[in-house]
Amino acid sequence: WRFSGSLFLVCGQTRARRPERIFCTSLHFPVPLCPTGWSEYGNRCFLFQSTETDWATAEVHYCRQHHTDLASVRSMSENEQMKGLVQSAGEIQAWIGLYRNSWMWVDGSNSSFRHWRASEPNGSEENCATAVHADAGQWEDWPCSWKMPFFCNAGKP
Ligand SMILES: [Ca+2]
Repeated sequence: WRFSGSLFLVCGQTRARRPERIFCTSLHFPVPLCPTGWSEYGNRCFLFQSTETDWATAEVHYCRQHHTDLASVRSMSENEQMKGLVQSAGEIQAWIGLYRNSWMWVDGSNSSFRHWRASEPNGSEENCATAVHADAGQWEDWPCSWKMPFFCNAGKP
């Protein structure tokens, strides 16, 4: 599910003219980038899970079971797309793949995009990031043991 489509060449031969001509036409069948049920934005796949789960369980027992990680968020447009998914599910916020070890992305992304709410991150015992999509989609650090919906991602490393 990393390729974006398949191309078939259909060739024929015309006998109507001399010299005979071979003609080909291409048929392009787009194949979805993302698995069924995932959302695609800019060559990346996101899965929103409304099951309320603590951060580590979401990463280890859910996202990695699907060969992915909790989602990195690399731009405001991605954050906005994710906000739409959370709001349409009637949820308030969701774990993202950012955790405090100097705030790194669990999927290994080196993206420096951040969207912290003013005064966040602010908790010495709050080591996991959640995006609060009920309003502006800004991020807060929360205790990792709190349970809430989450995003996995896949696609571009
Ligand atoms: Ca906080």
